[in-house]
Amino acid sequence: MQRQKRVAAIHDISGFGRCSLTVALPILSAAGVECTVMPTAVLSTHTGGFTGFTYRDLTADMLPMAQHWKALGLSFDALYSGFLGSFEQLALVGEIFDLFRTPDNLILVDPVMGDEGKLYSVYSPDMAKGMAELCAKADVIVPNLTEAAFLLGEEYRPGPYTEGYIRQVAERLAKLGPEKVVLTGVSFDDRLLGAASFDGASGSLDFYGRERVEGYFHGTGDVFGSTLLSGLMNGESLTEAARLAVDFTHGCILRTREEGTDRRYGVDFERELPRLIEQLSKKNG
Ligand code: PXL
Repeated sequence: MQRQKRVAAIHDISGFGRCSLTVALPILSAAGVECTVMPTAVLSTHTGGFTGFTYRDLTADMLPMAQHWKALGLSFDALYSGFLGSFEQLALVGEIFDLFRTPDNLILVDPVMGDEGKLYSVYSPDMAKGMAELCAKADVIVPNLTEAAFLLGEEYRPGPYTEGYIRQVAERLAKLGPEKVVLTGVSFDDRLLGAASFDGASGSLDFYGRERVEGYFHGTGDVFGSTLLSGLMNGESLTEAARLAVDFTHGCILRTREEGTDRRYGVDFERELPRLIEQLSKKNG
């Protein structure tokens, strides 16, 4: 039997609203991956569409947590960062990556900053410069096209896109440092929506999309990133893992649309998990 993989997930805990750690932990666990968590902040809800949420910043706890893990001799097959609770955390997460970097582990940065052309309300524009520096330490980054524009310091363009545009965005993001870039929210027409995986080493670009479902579904970036990492930790290539993540995220969106749940409540990924497990076990024979 293969040795079990262990991941450290560095995201916030939004008590209500299915995103960040309340999505990453169950998805990685279902995928058979041991998930160590470092909460960057604890909120009553996420910040997307709710008002009056509580916000407990955990910046001061992060390095001591990492140092404790290091003292215990723990190592991680992947480090996965997402929503950060403060600007200062960008440098701290960089330090934590340095602490646990090995020649063959994976650093995945989801540069969570915004969507639909806008930064999340808790962030200021200088977050983008710090996030670009953090992305330089990653092997793989998973920005949506809003985050890609902020990382590159340029204006956001809504889709549909041309392949040339997606390729040059991915190439310029790879020049920031990460070898691999998975762009989410990519569409070349009105019908399909999906992800483009770019491998800087070979220059290959792969697009995989499913039928677009109209509207905004909160937390799907985290569902996507966590599933992508689940695939990678189960030995899939970047392209296969991105396809798995598009399919899973699309399945969750279809369920949620069917149920007619408030879009701020996150997607019903829980009842889609058996399909993810089935897909992973099919591939792993
Ligand atoms: O899903 C991204 C995300 C994560 N965490 C918090 C958020 C958001 C997006 O709004 O507010 C706290």
